Amino acid sequence: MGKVKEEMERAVNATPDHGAMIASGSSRSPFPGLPVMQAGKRDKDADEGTGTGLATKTAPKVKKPDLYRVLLLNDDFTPMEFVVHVLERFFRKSPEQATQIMLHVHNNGVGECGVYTYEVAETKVTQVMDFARQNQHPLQCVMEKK
Ligand code: TYC
Repeated sequence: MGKVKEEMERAVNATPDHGAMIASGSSRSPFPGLPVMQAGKRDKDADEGTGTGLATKTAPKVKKPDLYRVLLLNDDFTPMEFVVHVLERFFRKSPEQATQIMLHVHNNGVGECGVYTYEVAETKVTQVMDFARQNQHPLQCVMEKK
């Protein structure tokens, strides 16, 4: 046997069986970073020689994040102009949109400023509450799960 071929065989035999490693989900996968097939599980995306690979493709597991409404509450003391400014500054509303939302809150007691993921909504609430307090207004801002 040639020297090179001999070297290659020794290298292959020194490594545990790759098939077994994949099936057992070993952390010593020969392909680090690539998905590992778990033992006993069918690969639903595999063609498996049926020629129907496309028909059996599963949707990628991308789950939508939970969303939260940020609300302003009415009170008798916060000036209307201050609420409009809050809506423009923290919720990126136009002067017209901000005025409409402010009036909705004034007339109905509560109104939606925007819808965000948890951390963004929480940040908006904190920013508005801090800003209202700094300006000595009793304006209340809250979040609720959609
Ligand atoms: N009701 C307030 C007033 O008459 C205005 C106001 C609107 C206050 C919306 C809070 O979230 C609010 N000055």
